[in-house]
Amino acid sequence: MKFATKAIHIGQQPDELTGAVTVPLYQTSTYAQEEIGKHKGWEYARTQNPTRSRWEECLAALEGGLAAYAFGSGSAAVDSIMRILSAGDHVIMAEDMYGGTYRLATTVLTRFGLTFSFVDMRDPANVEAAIQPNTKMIYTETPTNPMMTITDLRTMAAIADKIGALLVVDNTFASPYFQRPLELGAHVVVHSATKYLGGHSDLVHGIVATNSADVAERLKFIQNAVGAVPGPLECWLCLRSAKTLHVRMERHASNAMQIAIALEKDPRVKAVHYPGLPSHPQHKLAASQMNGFGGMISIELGGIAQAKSFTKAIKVFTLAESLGGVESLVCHPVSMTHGSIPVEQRERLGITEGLVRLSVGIEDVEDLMADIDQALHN
Ligand code: P1T
Repeated sequence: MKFATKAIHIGQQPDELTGAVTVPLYQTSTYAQEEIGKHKGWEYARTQNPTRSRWEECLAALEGGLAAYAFGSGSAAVDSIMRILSAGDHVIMAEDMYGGTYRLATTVLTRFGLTFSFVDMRDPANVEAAIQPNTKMIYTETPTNPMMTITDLRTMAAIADKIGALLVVDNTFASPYFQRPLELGAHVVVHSATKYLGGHSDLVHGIVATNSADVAERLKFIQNAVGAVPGPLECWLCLRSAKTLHVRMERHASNAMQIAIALEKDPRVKAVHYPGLPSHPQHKLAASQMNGFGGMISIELGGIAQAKSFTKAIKVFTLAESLGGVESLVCHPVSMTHGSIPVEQRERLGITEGLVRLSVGIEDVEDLMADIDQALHN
């Protein structure tokens, strides 16, 4: 089965009880038991919920995994995969990634005895140099938030296998439609499903997929024991959104490509970071592991004054955190999503006060381009 057919049919089968074509929303906390020890396989809704199970089945199929487990947010998903490690374990993490993941690692997880090395994942040699005898996980995002750099997933998977570590990939920016890290050798995929998987800026949700039976078993235990589970409504909305993921992603990407090409020629814009542009330093690598380049673009406008006037003047794009919804958003990473990254590290990565991140929606591209043009005039 190909991607769109899977998205519409796996986990999405009609309800066994009534034939309802859409998976029912099981808004319940518990399940009646016939007598002690006799029940229908459903006991308590932190442990199992039929709407959640269907969505987990759907996403596992889309990522090409054995299993998937859903969580209350992307951050809860990241935290839960970290909990398969133990005090004393070492993680090699991308230095350029969502600020909240960096914050979780440096301010919370370190207090529980995990240690981290943050490296530039563009060069696999940096990862090899950071390996320690206790390295148990290599954790990356690709493309990264917000600099749109690419990690070579095949090479990274080979390094992880060599040292017996897990390669965990945050696939939020690409979505499984454009990139399937498990097929490239990764062991675990994480999503902030708040973004493209949800796709309509109306929910907060996270999900982890894996092709390892061992990780699946441990993650299922953590999902229940720690309990950072989502409500069934979010799972139901994600099932609804999965059915249009392929059409939305195509439009996000074609709009983003047209905008990136136009902005690259515009002298008011100092730099355009979009992996679909042949001028992106890792364009060939991106093309070798992605089927498309997504809807995220970061642009350098020169300074805080330009970033302020652009984000104030823009109208169709809404100034807001988050990304991946049908409506276009604009974000100022330094003051919004990446405030917790130390200034010195931010500057080294290029996350400057003049950097603005565009989440290109699926509106008419002519309107988006006209809006950007008038905002640059201010
Ligand atoms: O917001 P939450 O659902 O908890 O997901 C966290 C997260 C994880 N990974 C990536 C790549 C992310 O971008 C995020 C959340 N990001 C934003 C809110 C943002 O505007 O970048």
